[in-house]
Amino acid sequence: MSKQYRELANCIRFLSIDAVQKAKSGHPGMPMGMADVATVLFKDFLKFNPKNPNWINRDRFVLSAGHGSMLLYSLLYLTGYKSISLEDIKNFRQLNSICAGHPEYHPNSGIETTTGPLGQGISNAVGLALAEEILKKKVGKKIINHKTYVLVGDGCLMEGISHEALSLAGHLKLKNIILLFDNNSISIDGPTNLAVSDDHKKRFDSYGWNFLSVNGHNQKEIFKALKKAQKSNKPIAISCKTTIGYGSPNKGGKASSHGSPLGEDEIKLVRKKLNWKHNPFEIPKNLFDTWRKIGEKAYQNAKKHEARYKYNYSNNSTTKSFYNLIHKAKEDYLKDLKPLATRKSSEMFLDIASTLPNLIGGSADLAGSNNTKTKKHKIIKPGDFSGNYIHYGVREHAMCGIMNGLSLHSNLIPYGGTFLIFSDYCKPSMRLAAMMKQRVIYIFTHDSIGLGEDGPTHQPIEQLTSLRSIPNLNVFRPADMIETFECWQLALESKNTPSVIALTRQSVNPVRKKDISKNTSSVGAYEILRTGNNIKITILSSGSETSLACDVSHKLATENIYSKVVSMPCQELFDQQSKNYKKEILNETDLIVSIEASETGYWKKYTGQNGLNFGINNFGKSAPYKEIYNHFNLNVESIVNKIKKKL
Ligand SMILES: Cc1ncc(C[n+]2csc(CCOP(=O)(O)OP(=O)(O)O)c2C)c(N)n1
Repeated sequence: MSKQYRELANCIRFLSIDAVQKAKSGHPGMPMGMADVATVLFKDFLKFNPKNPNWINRDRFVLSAGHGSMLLYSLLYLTGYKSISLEDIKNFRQLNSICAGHPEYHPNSGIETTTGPLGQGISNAVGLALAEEILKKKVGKKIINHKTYVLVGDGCLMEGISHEALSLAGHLKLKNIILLFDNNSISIDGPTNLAVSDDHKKRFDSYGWNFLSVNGHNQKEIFKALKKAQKSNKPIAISCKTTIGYGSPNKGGKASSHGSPLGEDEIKLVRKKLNWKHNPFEIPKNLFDTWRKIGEKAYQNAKKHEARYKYNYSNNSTTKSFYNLIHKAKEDYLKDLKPLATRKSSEMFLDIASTLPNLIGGSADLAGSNNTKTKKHKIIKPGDFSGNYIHYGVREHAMCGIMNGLSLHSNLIPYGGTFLIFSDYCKPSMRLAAMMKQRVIYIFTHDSIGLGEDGPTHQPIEQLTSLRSIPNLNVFRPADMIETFECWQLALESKNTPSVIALTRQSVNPVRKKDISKNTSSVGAYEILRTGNNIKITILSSGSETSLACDVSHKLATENIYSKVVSMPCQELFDQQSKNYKKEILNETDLIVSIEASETGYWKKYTGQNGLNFGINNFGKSAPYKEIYNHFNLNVESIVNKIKKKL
């Protein structure tokens, strides 16, 4: 490294060392090791705008190795982002500091995504790069044409999601993604050869990536590789051989520098070795000015681009004509009211919605089962991003991580399908979508024992409960065609909340047979049937069991026991309603029962301990679905008998 680059990199090193030391926790090793690579990237290549971090055509920089968060905070502070001050860095890891333990996405801050769970950032980067290609096709390469850089460690590359995401990126020929591999051969337990002996080059080769190797402390090599990467005809990985904790005489190259403060004594030795004569958190004026000039230059370039090319691509998912078409489809359905699987209703919705320019569909190899792809969809193919449908392959986890990236880029609305049971393969990314307030839509079909013969491995039991327990995630389970349309609309309109739409494989009888003037699903739960004036029972239900609940209610009425049925397509939205509305729904009768072909625990918050919960608290069965319902006593006779006993 030339003296100037080395000293610029040392600014990152010492801010990171000092912040971790002050916080008494954190990860100094990675920022110390990757400071040289990051300096060359930010000084000589990255397109960014510290004064308008949301500039549409910025290069995206994703820190997949999120534990090294101080690297990112140092860079944002040094280049002049308003989002991060020196005070914030001194408050690293403290309550409400933007400099959180791991990077947490903030719009317009330079922190492009939340990382920390290793490997997620790789899939986000693939989504960001894919979004760039899709939007470039729509608005032209003068307006959008940027790179996505992702910094990954040995850990990220060990994670399963990295294999899925890298493989898909290679297949699609996403040539604008540049992966920087912090190849230091150290993770927490020690040298990586304790657990892995992959040949990285062969791995990337086989995915269809280009691969370069450099000494990650050699400015010329880093520069040359990054230069080459700008023109790569495929996605490209640059393996940067680095020393973790670079500059630390006793901890450099060792796992001991990975995840704890170096300690005062060792820090003194690092200062001596790197010839850094400044106090903690002190950046000498000449270096500080040089860093700020790097930021200023980037800003000037961005400003020129912004002035010349206006990005004017708004999301019009809520246009009147769209709503008119939706309304007309509902009216048509009400004319013949035939039983229909809700996955089929969802397809009918998508048949209309597939013309929305920002909606990007997909499925993890279950397009025909999830009914996520209509005849109007156009497939996104390797090197051809003019379509609006992604075949993610059998890669559920990456699909969800990629959807986070698609959404984070700017204004695309991704939806992706798989079976509800495989939401367990999606959850780490779903959780991050919820945390980052992203409008990502999950189409989870085959949502109960109602899928039948595929048996217990495919029948969700605890999945709805576990999804409902994720904060800021709406879990919709519509009962019929009308509710499916309503829930889809709500999901599209939920700008800051991801949505699950759980759908049936089997046909369901319609329960909403009239009154479609209002989107009643929007309050989460509403009365759908009342059999008499003096009711004794409130029956709560969702999805395919709502028509069963109505049958139960009618049967009880034949014995002069009156009840109301409450359709509850979304518990989260119901929980947000006024106290009065909730009372109206829940406080009318002493006895409240719930019916849902799923784990029952979560319903107890509505039914109380004295209520009855009809559901399944064991694994499912392989058989024709009606037999399975009977096996679990989910039928009119059995439920009516139990309710009568309770009265
Ligand atoms: C999914 C996940 N599993 C485990 C961890 C805990 N963890 C944080 S860093 C790390 C080791 C990472 O090693 P590497 O990527 O080589 O980083 P380096 O040691 O170079 O900083 C682990 C296991 C995590 N953050 N995410």
